Amino acid sequence: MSRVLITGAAGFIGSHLVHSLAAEGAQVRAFDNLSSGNLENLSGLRDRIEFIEGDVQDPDATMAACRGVDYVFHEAAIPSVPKSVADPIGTDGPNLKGTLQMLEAARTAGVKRFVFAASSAAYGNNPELPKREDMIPEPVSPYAVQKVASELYMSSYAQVFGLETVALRYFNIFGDRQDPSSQYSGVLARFISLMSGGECPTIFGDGETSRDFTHVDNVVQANLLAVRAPSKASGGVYNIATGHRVTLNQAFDAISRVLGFEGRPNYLPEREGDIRHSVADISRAQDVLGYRVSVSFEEGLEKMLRRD
Ligand code: UD2
Repeated sequence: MSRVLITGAAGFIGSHLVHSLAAEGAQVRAFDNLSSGNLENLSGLRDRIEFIEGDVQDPDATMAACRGVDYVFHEAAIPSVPKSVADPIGTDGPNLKGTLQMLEAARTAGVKRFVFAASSAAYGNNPELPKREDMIPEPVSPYAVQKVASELYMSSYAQVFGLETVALRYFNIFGDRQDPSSQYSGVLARFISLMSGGECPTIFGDGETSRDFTHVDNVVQANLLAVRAPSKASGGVYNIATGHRVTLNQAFDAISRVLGFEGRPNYLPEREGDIRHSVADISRAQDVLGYRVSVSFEEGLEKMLRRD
């Protein structure tokens, strides 16, 4: 039975990993400072997992958390482009220094492999589609810089210290337990929450902006594959997405159909710093990790809406 540490464990993606790994019989240590995570996301599991309230920037807490662990899944972050623009220094600590601290704690503890939640933000405004991992990163926002710099630290720890690392570049991830309440929340969570209550959502721009919306089950699968993949996967960066893009207008229509919603969206000017289109080439993850899209955009939406 493997012993795993998940940071950001009380958050959206982290809690999905906790649930899946616990169900697989792993010994799960969940780590979160509860700044944005919520213990309710781990409800029903508290007697089956170990929970540590701690911060990824804290040397003592991270050393203690990594002790005796085989695999680390580092999901803790402030995952917001606009927040990083509003507070570059405040977000650098959790997003970059926290990653370095986790890597240091992991190698000191002799962890076998370190899997990291990287981001499609690395591609920035490069108009070339689909996004391939061999494109030169063009991070624009402080958030993107923090995630790309974290990837570089991962590769450094792989080469210099021999710590096996895998960076998964998540594209727009959605699913239940995603917090819909803030202006920074993911667009689908926001649309679903508003439209379920009969309110019309806002679309920034003309609605033809597109994203590779990826259901969280695919992310969980990618993380499980990342620790099982052969050593040649180590040190690498992998897009985790569906390989298809969906416009905001299409997403609005799809949610309307399932909910029977009859309103229309409000259109406002584009949000500053938004990129126009994003879609991934997922062939590297398919070839090296054995990744497959297990839940399509439509299936993911239905899964999410059935719970509302
Ligand atoms: C996503 C990730 C971010 C980072 C980035 C990489 C989320 C929540 N954020 O940011 O962490 O990885 O990708 O580039 O997954 N929008 C509306 N109405 C709303 C809210 C948003 O029209 O009420 C638009 C928004 O202006 C943008 C699109 O929807 O054009 C997607 O916005 P988002 O915040 O869900 O995600 P994104 O792509 O900015």
